[in-house]
Amino acid sequence: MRTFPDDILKNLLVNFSVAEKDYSFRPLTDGFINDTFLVLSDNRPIYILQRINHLVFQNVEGLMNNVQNALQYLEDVDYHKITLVKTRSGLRFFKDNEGETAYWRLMNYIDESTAYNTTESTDIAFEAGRIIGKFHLLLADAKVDNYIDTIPRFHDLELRKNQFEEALKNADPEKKEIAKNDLTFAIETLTKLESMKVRDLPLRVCHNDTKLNNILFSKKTDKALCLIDLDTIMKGNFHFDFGDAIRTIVNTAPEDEQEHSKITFKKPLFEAFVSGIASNKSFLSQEEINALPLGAILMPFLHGIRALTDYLNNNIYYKVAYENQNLDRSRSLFDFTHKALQNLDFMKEVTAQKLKQ
Ligand code: GN1
Ligand code: MG
Repeated sequence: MRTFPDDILKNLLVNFSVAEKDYSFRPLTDGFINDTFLVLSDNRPIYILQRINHLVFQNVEGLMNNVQNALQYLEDVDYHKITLVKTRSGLRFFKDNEGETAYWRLMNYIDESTAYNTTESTDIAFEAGRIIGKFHLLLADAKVDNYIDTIPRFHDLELRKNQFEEALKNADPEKKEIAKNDLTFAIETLTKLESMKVRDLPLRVCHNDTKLNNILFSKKTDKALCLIDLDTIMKGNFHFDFGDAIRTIVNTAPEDEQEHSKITFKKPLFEAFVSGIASNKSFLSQEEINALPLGAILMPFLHGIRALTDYLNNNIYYKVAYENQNLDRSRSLFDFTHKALQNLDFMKEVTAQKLKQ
């Protein structure tokens, strides 16, 4: 996380259409990619200010077009609208050309909202399923061709395999020795997943990062309000969004939990999440429903292999708090992948039964 002195952030805010006030700032440090700040006035949060990581997202203008396109659809009685604050020249992001180039955007803060990193509650799991289903229903008619790939082949197993193999070739032998078992798991699971490939799935406008803490909930009622962190809105398959949610909801430990006995596959949470999706009008094809259990294995694995690759590459992608954080994350994500694999039949039964056409 980059730090910015308050006066720099204050000067940045002047570029947006906001009232002149004595704003203060609080960094939000959970993300691995962007730099995020809460903007407060009289101690009340008003906006979210974000510096978009343009090394990761190389076409910021295209990305912001995706976001704006999608936001037009994302509003309903039970889906809270998100608004971007325009710059004084009418744009949806501010490009700072002074010194090092940086891209900033500003959004309205949603009052009385909260997010959860983990949950034990089937009500929260249900609501998460409901809101992800709603997101897809609202975007069902959106044209995927109007959306650029903000990160090309983001959830593509073949790409992640190639990047892993490349990193493996160049990695420090000592690092490989430390990660010996993890490398074996990665290689074996790659083969397994390649044999589980599914075809004929429709492309949809997906969120592509539907982990639990990217869902806002009402502090008062615990109803899900909307999805946040919209940078990866682009084409994809529904089972990506399904699997990313499952890995952070059905596992009641944080995604980087190092005590693996705490990493769970809680069946009631899985069932509640699927019921939440099913509470929407039906929108999935039979092929998409059949692919859901695969999604719940693929997504934790993809995140795990990406973290392992970054460990081998000496942490060039994710922000890390300590040297081996990427290795620890990959181990936890692989542990959940393993637990999801053990529950494959259960997942098939529940999804087929609750979502049947
Ligand atoms: C990254 O920074 P954050 O938390 O929004 C990553 C996601 C992962 C997440 C946690 C563009 O997102 O795919 O789910 O870390 N985003 C990108 O593992 O790589
Ligand atoms: Mg994200």
